[in-house]
Amino acid sequence: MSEIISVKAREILDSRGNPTVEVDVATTCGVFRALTPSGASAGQHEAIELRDGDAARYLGKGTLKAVDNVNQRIAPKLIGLDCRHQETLDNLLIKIDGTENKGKLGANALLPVSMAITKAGAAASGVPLYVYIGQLFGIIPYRLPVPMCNVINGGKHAGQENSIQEHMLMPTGAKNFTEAIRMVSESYHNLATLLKAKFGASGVLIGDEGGFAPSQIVDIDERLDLMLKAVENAGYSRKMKIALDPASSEFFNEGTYTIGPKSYSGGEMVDFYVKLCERYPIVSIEDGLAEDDWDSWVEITKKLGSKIQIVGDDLFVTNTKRIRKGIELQAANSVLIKLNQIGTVTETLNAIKMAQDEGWTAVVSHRSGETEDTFIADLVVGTSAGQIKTGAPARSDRNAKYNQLIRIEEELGEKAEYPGVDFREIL
Ligand code: 2PG
Ligand code: MG
Repeated sequence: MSEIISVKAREILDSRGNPTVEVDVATTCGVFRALTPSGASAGQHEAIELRDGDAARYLGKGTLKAVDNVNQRIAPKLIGLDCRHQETLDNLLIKIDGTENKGKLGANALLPVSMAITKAGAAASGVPLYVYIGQLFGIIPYRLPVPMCNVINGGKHAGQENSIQEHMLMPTGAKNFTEAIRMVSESYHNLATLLKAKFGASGVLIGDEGGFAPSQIVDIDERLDLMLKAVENAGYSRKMKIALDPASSEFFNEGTYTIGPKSYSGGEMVDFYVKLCERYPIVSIEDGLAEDDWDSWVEITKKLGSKIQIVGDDLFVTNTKRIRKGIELQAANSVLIKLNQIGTVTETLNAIKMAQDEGWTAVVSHRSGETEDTFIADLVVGTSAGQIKTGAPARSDRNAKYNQLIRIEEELGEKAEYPGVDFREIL
Protein backbone atom coordinates (compact mmCIF):
# COMPACT_ATOMS: atom_id res chain seq x y z
CA MET A 1 0.00 0.00 0.00
CA SER A 2 2.71 2.46 0.91
CA GLU A 3 5.64 1.35 -1.22
CA ILE A 4 6.67 3.81 -3.92
CA ILE A 5 6.43 2.07 -7.31
CA SER A 6 7.36 4.93 -9.62
CA VAL A 7 8.11 8.66 -9.68
CA LYS A 8 7.62 10.56 -12.92
CA ALA A 9 7.93 14.27 -13.69
CA ARG A 10 6.78 16.27 -16.70
CA GLU A 11 6.75 19.90 -17.82
CA ILE A 12 3.30 21.55 -17.80
CA LEU A 13 2.00 25.14 -17.71
CA ASP A 14 1.26 27.41 -14.75
CA SER A 15 -1.44 30.10 -14.53
CA ARG A 16 0.78 32.65 -16.27
CA GLY A 17 1.41 30.28 -19.18
CA ASN A 18 4.97 29.58 -18.07
CA PRO A 19 6.30 26.06 -17.76
CA THR A 20 6.45 24.38 -14.37
CA VAL A 21 6.94 20.86 -13.03
CA GLU A 22 4.39 18.25 -12.02
CA VAL A 23 5.21 14.88 -10.52
CA ASP A 24 3.28 11.61 -10.34
CA VAL A 25 4.16 9.27 -7.48
CA ALA A 26 2.61 5.81 -7.86
CA THR A 27 1.90 3.32 -5.08
CA THR A 28 -0.51 0.38 -5.08
CA CYS A 29 -3.13 2.89 -3.79
CA GLY A 30 -2.98 4.84 -7.05
CA VAL A 31 -1.15 7.75 -8.70
CA PHE A 32 -0.63 10.91 -6.67
CA ARG A 33 0.10 14.14 -8.50
CA ALA A 34 1.58 17.41 -7.27
CA LEU A 35 2.37 20.62 -9.17
CA THR A 36 4.79 23.33 -8.17
CA PRO A 37 3.91 27.05 -8.31
CA SER A 38 6.22 29.93 -9.21
CA GLY A 39 6.74 33.44 -7.85
CA ALA A 40 7.31 36.72 -9.71
CA SER A 41 8.29 38.97 -6.80
CA ALA A 42 10.50 36.18 -5.50
CA GLY A 43 12.82 36.87 -2.55
CA GLN A 44 16.58 36.80 -3.04
CA HIS A 45 16.97 34.25 -0.25
CA GLU A 46 14.48 31.72 -1.62
CA ALA A 47 15.47 28.21 -2.66
CA ILE A 48 16.49 28.11 -6.32
CA GLU A 49 13.90 27.55 -9.03
CA LEU A 50 15.80 25.86 -11.85
CA ARG A 51 15.11 27.24 -15.35
CA ASP A 52 16.73 25.86 -18.49
CA GLY A 53 17.88 29.23 -19.85
CA ASP A 54 17.45 27.96 -23.40
CA ALA A 55 16.07 30.97 -25.27
CA ALA A 56 14.67 28.71 -27.99
CA ARG A 57 12.13 27.21 -25.57
CA TYR A 58 9.59 29.19 -23.51
CA LEU A 59 11.81 32.32 -23.66
CA GLY A 60 14.41 30.58 -21.53
CA LYS A 61 11.93 29.57 -18.82
CA GLY A 62 11.80 25.84 -19.67
CA THR A 63 11.94 23.35 -16.80
CA LEU A 64 13.29 20.28 -18.60
CA LYS A 65 16.43 20.21 -16.44
CA ALA A 66 14.31 20.05 -13.27
CA VAL A 67 12.11 17.36 -14.89
CA ASP A 68 15.18 15.39 -15.80
CA ASN A 69 16.55 15.74 -12.27
CA VAL A 70 13.39 14.11 -10.92
CA ASN A 71 13.31 11.32 -13.48
CA GLN A 72 17.02 10.51 -13.54
CA ARG A 73 18.44 11.45 -10.15
CA ILE A 74 15.57 11.37 -7.65
CA ALA A 75 13.21 8.64 -8.91
CA PRO A 76 15.68 5.70 -8.76
CA LYS A 77 16.49 6.50 -5.12
CA LEU A 78 12.83 6.52 -4.02
CA ILE A 79 11.52 3.34 -5.63
CA GLY A 80 10.65 0.74 -2.99
CA LEU A 81 10.61 3.20 -0.06
CA ASP A 82 7.62 3.79 2.23
CA CYS A 83 5.69 6.96 1.24
CA ARG A 84 4.51 7.42 4.84
CA HIS A 85 8.02 8.28 6.01
CA GLN A 86 7.73 11.93 4.97
CA GLU A 87 10.58 13.32 7.05
CA THR A 88 13.04 10.58 6.06
CA LEU A 89 12.15 10.97 2.39
CA ASP A 90 12.41 14.78 2.54
CA ASN A 91 15.82 14.45 4.21
CA LEU A 92 16.83 12.10 1.42
CA LEU A 93 15.73 14.67 -1.20
CA ILE A 94 17.75 17.34 0.60
CA LYS A 95 20.74 15.01 0.66
CA ILE A 96 20.49 14.08 -3.03
CA ASP A 97 20.52 17.80 -3.87
CA GLY A 98 23.29 18.47 -1.38
CA THR A 99 23.26 22.28 -1.52
CA GLU A 100 22.05 24.88 0.98
CA ASN A 101 19.61 26.50 -1.51
CA LYS A 102 18.50 23.41 -3.53
CA GLY A 103 20.46 24.91 -6.40
CA LYS A 104 21.71 21.64 -7.85
CA LEU A 105 18.42 19.85 -8.57
CA GLY A 106 16.11 22.85 -8.09
CA ALA A 107 13.36 23.43 -5.53
CA ASN A 108 10.96 22.99 -8.47
CA ALA A 109 12.25 19.40 -8.77
CA LEU A 110 12.24 18.58 -5.04
CA LEU A 111 8.95 20.16 -4.00
CA PRO A 112 6.47 18.38 -6.31
CA VAL A 113 8.08 15.06 -5.33
CA SER A 114 7.74 15.94 -1.64
CA MET A 115 4.10 17.05 -2.01
CA ALA A 116 3.15 13.99 -4.10
CA ILE A 117 4.69 11.78 -1.38
CA THR A 118 2.44 13.50 1.21
CA LYS A 119 -0.62 12.81 -0.93
CA ALA A 120 0.44 9.17 -1.36
CA GLY A 121 1.02 8.93 2.40
CA ALA A 122 -2.48 10.23 3.12
CA ALA A 123 -4.01 7.63 0.80
CA ALA A 124 -1.89 4.83 2.30
CA SER A 125 -3.08 5.93 5.75
CA GLY A 126 -6.70 6.04 4.57
CA VAL A 127 -7.36 9.64 5.67
CA PRO A 128 -7.97 12.96 3.88
CA LEU A 129 -4.86 15.00 3.09
CA TYR A 130 -5.56 17.67 5.74
CA VAL A 131 -5.98 15.00 8.42
CA TYR A 132 -2.73 13.34 7.34
CA ILE A 133 -0.86 16.67 7.39
CA GLY A 134 -2.32 17.14 10.88
CA GLN A 135 -0.80 13.78 11.87
CA LEU A 136 2.60 14.82 10.49
CA PHE A 137 2.28 18.13 12.32
CA GLY A 138 0.98 16.60 15.55
CA ILE A 139 -2.56 18.01 15.73
CA ILE A 140 -6.16 17.00 15.05
CA PRO A 141 -7.31 19.60 12.51
CA TYR A 142 -10.62 21.43 12.70
CA ARG A 143 -9.70 25.10 12.08
CA LEU A 144 -10.53 26.74 8.75
CA PRO A 145 -8.54 29.83 7.75
CA VAL A 146 -9.56 33.45 7.38
CA PRO A 147 -8.81 34.19 3.72
CA MET A 148 -6.74 37.16 2.56
CA CYS A 149 -8.13 37.91 -0.89
CA ASN A 150 -6.12 40.14 -3.21
CA VAL A 151 -8.77 42.19 -5.00
CA ILE A 152 -6.49 44.97 -6.29
CA ASN A 153 -3.23 43.75 -7.86
CA GLY A 154 -0.31 46.13 -8.32
CA GLY A 155 3.46 45.91 -8.71
CA LYS A 156 4.98 43.01 -10.62
CA HIS A 157 1.67 41.15 -10.76
CA ALA A 158 0.14 43.99 -12.74
CA GLY A 159 3.10 45.17 -14.78
CA GLN A 160 3.53 48.28 -12.61
CA GLU A 161 6.78 49.75 -11.30
CA ASN A 162 7.12 51.21 -7.81
CA SER A 163 3.66 50.20 -6.72
CA ILE A 164 2.13 48.43 -3.73
CA GLN A 165 1.54 44.84 -4.83
CA GLU A 166 -1.44 43.41 -2.94
CA HIS A 167 -4.58 45.01 -1.49
CA MET A 168 -6.53 42.28 0.25
CA LEU A 169 -9.91 41.83 1.92
CA MET A 170 -10.12 39.77 5.12
CA PRO A 171 -13.69 38.75 6.03
CA THR A 172 -13.09 38.63 9.78
CA GLY A 173 -16.79 39.10 10.55
CA ALA A 174 -17.98 35.97 8.74
CA LYS A 175 -19.44 33.14 10.80
CA ASN A 176 -17.70 30.44 8.78
CA PHE A 177 -15.36 29.98 5.80
CA THR A 178 -18.12 29.42 3.25
CA GLU A 179 -19.78 32.70 4.24
CA ALA A 180 -16.38 34.42 4.23
CA ILE A 181 -15.83 33.55 0.58
CA ARG A 182 -19.32 34.70 -0.36
CA MET A 183 -18.69 38.06 1.32
CA VAL A 184 -15.44 38.48 -0.59
CA SER A 185 -16.97 37.41 -3.90
CA GLU A 186 -19.86 39.89 -3.55
CA SER A 187 -17.43 42.67 -2.62
CA TYR A 188 -15.23 41.76 -5.60
CA HIS A 189 -18.17 42.07 -8.00
CA ASN A 190 -19.16 45.38 -6.45
CA LEU A 191 -15.59 46.58 -6.97
CA ALA A 192 -15.86 45.57 -10.65
CA THR A 193 -18.99 47.72 -10.98
CA LEU A 194 -17.26 50.72 -9.40
CA LEU A 195 -14.19 50.36 -11.60
CA LYS A 196 -16.24 49.92 -14.76
CA ALA A 197 -18.22 53.07 -13.92
CA LYS A 198 -14.94 54.95 -13.46
CA PHE A 199 -12.85 53.64 -16.35
CA GLY A 200 -15.23 51.79 -18.68
CA ALA A 201 -15.25 48.02 -19.18
CA SER A 202 -12.14 48.01 -21.37
CA GLY A 203 -10.18 50.01 -18.78
CA VAL A 204 -10.40 47.31 -16.12
CA LEU A 205 -7.42 44.98 -16.33
CA ILE A 206 -6.91 41.87 -14.21
CA GLY A 207 -3.59 41.03 -12.53
CA ASP A 208 -1.81 37.70 -12.05
CA GLU A 209 -3.75 36.83 -8.89
CA GLY A 210 -7.22 37.54 -10.32
CA GLY A 211 -7.63 40.97 -8.71
CA PHE A 212 -8.29 44.17 -10.64
CA ALA A 213 -5.25 46.09 -11.82
CA PRO A 214 -6.31 49.72 -12.33
CA SER A 215 -2.99 51.21 -13.43
CA GLN A 216 -4.67 54.63 -13.50
CA ILE A 217 -4.79 54.63 -9.68
CA VAL A 218 -1.34 55.02 -8.17
CA ASP A 219 -2.42 56.45 -4.81
CA ILE A 220 -2.97 53.84 -2.10
CA ASP A 221 -5.74 55.87 -0.41
CA GLU A 222 -7.67 55.88 -3.66
CA ARG A 223 -7.27 52.11 -4.02
CA LEU A 224 -8.37 51.42 -0.43
CA ASP A 225 -11.29 53.89 -0.64
CA LEU A 226 -12.60 52.01 -3.68
CA MET A 227 -12.27 48.67 -1.87
CA LEU A 228 -14.11 49.99 1.19
CA LYS A 229 -16.86 51.48 -1.01
CA ALA A 230 -17.27 48.08 -2.71
CA VAL A 231 -17.49 46.37 0.69
CA GLU A 232 -20.08 48.94 1.82
CA ASN A 233 -22.14 48.43 -1.35
CA ALA A 234 -22.04 44.69 -0.70
CA GLY A 235 -23.33 45.36 2.82
CA TYR A 236 -20.31 44.14 4.82
CA SER A 237 -18.72 47.33 6.15
CA ARG A 238 -18.30 46.21 9.75
CA LYS A 239 -17.31 42.67 8.83
CA MET A 240 -14.36 43.20 6.49
CA LYS A 241 -10.79 44.26 7.27
CA ILE A 242 -7.83 45.09 5.02
CA ALA A 243 -4.48 43.34 4.65
CA LEU A 244 -1.59 44.65 2.53
CA ASP A 245 1.43 43.11 0.89
CA PRO A 246 3.46 46.01 -0.52
CA ALA A 247 6.22 43.51 -1.54
CA SER A 248 8.53 46.42 -0.86
CA SER A 249 11.78 44.68 -1.88
CA GLU A 250 10.53 45.38 -5.41
CA PHE A 251 10.57 49.16 -4.87
CA PHE A 252 13.62 49.37 -2.60
CA ASN A 253 16.95 50.47 -3.98
CA GLU A 254 20.10 51.51 -2.09
CA GLY A 255 18.29 52.50 1.10
CA THR A 256 15.34 54.23 -0.59
CA TYR A 257 11.76 53.09 -1.07
CA THR A 258 9.86 54.57 -4.05
CA ILE A 259 6.07 54.42 -4.38
CA GLY A 260 4.74 56.28 -7.42
CA PRO A 261 6.40 59.69 -7.49
CA LYS A 262 7.41 59.64 -3.77
CA SER A 263 10.59 58.40 -2.06
CA TYR A 264 10.98 57.28 1.55
CA SER A 265 13.77 56.23 3.91
CA GLY A 266 13.17 53.11 6.04
CA GLY A 267 11.98 55.24 8.97
CA GLU A 268 9.70 57.30 6.73
CA MET A 269 8.27 54.09 5.28
CA VAL A 270 7.40 52.88 8.79
CA ASP A 271 5.68 56.21 9.53
CA PHE A 272 3.80 55.93 6.23
CA TYR A 273 2.30 52.62 7.45
CA VAL A 274 1.59 53.98 10.93
CA LYS A 275 -0.45 56.82 9.43
CA LEU A 276 -2.14 54.50 6.90
CA CYS A 277 -3.30 52.29 9.79
CA GLU A 278 -4.85 55.35 11.45
CA ARG A 279 -6.95 56.01 8.34
CA TYR A 280 -7.93 52.47 7.31
CA PRO A 281 -9.04 49.22 9.02
CA ILE A 282 -5.73 47.49 8.26
CA VAL A 283 -5.04 44.37 10.33
CA SER A 284 -1.98 42.92 8.56
CA ILE A 285 1.02 44.24 6.60
CA GLU A 286 3.36 41.82 4.82
CA ASP A 287 6.77 42.83 3.48
CA GLY A 288 6.23 46.49 4.30
CA LEU A 289 10.02 46.69 4.45
CA ALA A 290 12.66 45.15 2.20
CA GLU A 291 14.13 41.66 2.60
CA ASP A 292 17.38 42.72 4.30
CA ASP A 293 16.32 46.00 5.94
CA TRP A 294 16.21 44.33 9.38
CA ASP A 295 16.44 47.62 11.34
CA SER A 296 13.27 48.99 9.76
CA TRP A 297 11.51 45.67 10.43
CA VAL A 298 12.39 45.99 14.11
CA GLU A 299 11.06 49.55 14.09
CA ILE A 300 7.74 48.71 12.44
CA THR A 301 7.24 45.82 14.87
CA LYS A 302 7.89 48.18 17.80
CA LYS A 303 5.45 50.77 16.47
CA LEU A 304 2.67 48.58 15.06
CA GLY A 305 3.30 45.01 16.26
CA SER A 306 0.95 45.23 19.25
CA LYS A 307 -1.90 46.45 17.03
CA ILE A 308 -1.56 44.59 13.76
CA GLN A 309 0.06 41.55 12.20
CA ILE A 310 3.55 42.17 10.74
CA VAL A 311 4.24 39.39 8.24
CA GLY A 312 7.65 38.47 6.82
CA ASP A 313 7.63 36.91 3.35
CA ASP A 314 10.81 37.78 1.38
CA LEU A 315 12.32 38.48 4.81
CA PHE A 316 11.94 34.88 6.05
CA VAL A 317 11.42 32.84 2.85
CA THR A 318 9.91 29.99 4.94
CA ASN A 319 13.45 29.30 6.17
CA THR A 320 13.88 28.46 9.86
CA LYS A 321 17.34 30.07 9.94
CA ARG A 322 15.94 33.44 8.91
CA ILE A 323 12.81 33.01 11.07
CA ARG A 324 15.05 32.34 14.10
CA LYS A 325 16.95 35.56 13.41
CA GLY A 326 13.61 37.40 13.14
CA ILE A 327 12.51 35.99 16.48
CA GLU A 328 15.77 37.02 18.15
CA LEU A 329 15.50 40.56 16.77
CA GLN A 330 11.69 40.75 17.26
CA ALA A 331 11.53 41.89 13.65
CA ALA A 332 7.95 40.72 12.94
CA ASN A 333 5.16 38.72 14.55
CA SER A 334 4.09 36.50 11.67
CA VAL A 335 5.60 34.38 8.89
CA LEU A 336 4.31 33.92 5.36
CA ILE A 337 4.54 30.27 4.35
CA LYS A 338 5.31 29.23 0.78
CA LEU A 339 6.31 25.62 0.14
CA ASN A 340 8.47 26.40 -2.88
CA GLN A 341 10.51 29.02 -1.03
CA ILE A 342 12.11 26.19 0.92
CA GLY A 343 11.45 23.09 -1.21
CA THR A 344 10.10 20.27 0.99
CA VAL A 345 6.96 19.63 3.03
CA THR A 346 8.90 18.77 6.20
CA GLU A 347 10.88 22.03 6.15
CA THR A 348 7.63 23.93 5.56
CA LEU A 349 5.99 22.26 8.58
CA ASN A 350 9.07 23.10 10.66
CA ALA A 351 8.81 26.77 9.66
CA ILE A 352 5.14 26.89 10.71
CA LYS A 353 5.97 25.15 13.98
CA MET A 354 8.79 27.56 14.79
CA ALA A 355 6.49 30.55 14.24
CA GLN A 356 3.66 29.08 16.29
CA ASP A 357 5.95 27.98 19.16
CA GLU A 358 6.99 31.62 19.45
CA GLY A 359 3.37 32.76 19.61
CA TRP A 360 3.64 34.17 16.09
CA THR A 361 1.07 33.50 13.38
CA ALA A 362 1.77 31.70 10.12
CA VAL A 363 -0.06 32.64 6.91
CA VAL A 364 -0.12 29.91 4.26
CA SER A 365 0.28 31.39 0.78
CA HIS A 366 0.00 30.69 -2.93
CA ARG A 367 2.45 32.11 -5.51
CA SER A 368 1.52 34.57 -8.23
CA GLY A 369 2.16 31.81 -10.78
CA GLU A 370 -0.18 29.05 -9.60
CA THR A 371 -1.60 25.71 -10.72
CA GLU A 372 -4.71 23.65 -10.14
CA ASP A 373 -3.03 21.90 -7.20
CA THR A 374 -4.94 22.55 -3.96
CA PHE A 375 -2.27 21.28 -1.55
CA ILE A 376 -2.09 24.58 0.37
CA ALA A 377 -5.79 24.36 1.28
CA ASP A 378 -5.14 21.09 3.09
CA LEU A 379 -1.88 22.46 4.50
CA VAL A 380 -3.54 25.45 6.15
CA VAL A 381 -6.16 23.25 7.85
CA GLY A 382 -3.66 20.50 8.69
CA THR A 383 -1.43 22.96 10.55
CA SER A 384 -4.26 24.99 12.07
CA ALA A 385 -2.50 28.09 10.73
CA GLY A 386 -5.77 30.03 10.62
CA GLN A 387 -5.02 32.27 7.60
CA ILE A 388 -4.60 31.64 3.88
CA LYS A 389 -3.62 34.07 1.16
CA THR A 390 -4.57 32.78 -2.26
CA GLY A 391 -5.68 35.64 -4.45
CA ALA A 392 -8.95 37.13 -5.59
CA PRO A 393 -12.10 34.98 -5.56
CA ALA A 394 -11.69 34.67 -9.32
CA ARG A 395 -9.69 32.46 -11.73
CA SER A 396 -9.72 28.71 -11.19
CA ASP A 397 -6.06 28.57 -10.09
CA ARG A 398 -7.11 30.67 -7.03
CA ASN A 399 -10.65 29.38 -6.53
CA ALA A 400 -9.47 25.76 -6.61
CA LYS A 401 -8.01 26.41 -3.14
CA TYR A 402 -11.06 28.26 -1.83
CA ASN A 403 -13.34 25.54 -3.21
CA GLN A 404 -11.30 22.82 -1.50
CA LEU A 405 -11.67 24.72 1.80
CA ILE A 406 -15.45 24.88 1.30
CA ARG A 407 -15.40 21.08 0.90
CA ILE A 408 -13.22 20.57 3.99
CA GLU A 409 -15.53 22.80 6.03
CA GLU A 410 -18.51 20.72 4.89
CA GLU A 411 -16.70 17.49 5.76
CA LEU A 412 -15.75 18.74 9.24
CA GLY A 413 -19.37 19.78 9.85
CA GLU A 414 -20.05 20.77 13.44
CA LYS A 415 -16.39 20.38 14.37
CA ALA A 416 -15.26 23.11 11.97
CA GLU A 417 -14.08 26.36 13.52
CA TYR A 418 -13.59 29.74 11.81
CA PRO A 419 -11.33 32.13 13.75
CA GLY A 420 -12.82 35.38 12.37
CA VAL A 421 -11.59 38.46 14.25
CA ASP A 422 -9.55 36.23 16.54
CA PHE A 423 -7.23 35.12 13.74
CA ARG A 424 -4.25 36.43 15.72
CA GLU A 425 -5.28 34.93 19.06
CA ILE A 426 -5.68 31.35 17.94
CA LEU A 427 -2.43 29.90 19.25
C1 2PG B 1 3.90 37.39 -2.50
C2 2PG B 1 3.56 36.44 -3.61
C3 2PG B 1 2.19 35.84 -3.58
P1 2PG B 1 5.01 36.04 -5.71
O1 2PG B 1 4.70 38.32 -2.68
O2 2PG B 1 3.44 37.21 -1.39
O3 2PG B 1 1.17 36.78 -3.54
O4 2PG B 1 3.94 36.89 -4.86
O5 2PG B 1 4.51 34.66 -5.79
O6 2PG B 1 5.09 36.73 -7.03
O7 2PG B 1 6.31 36.12 -4.94
MG1 MG C 1 4.62 38.71 -0.34
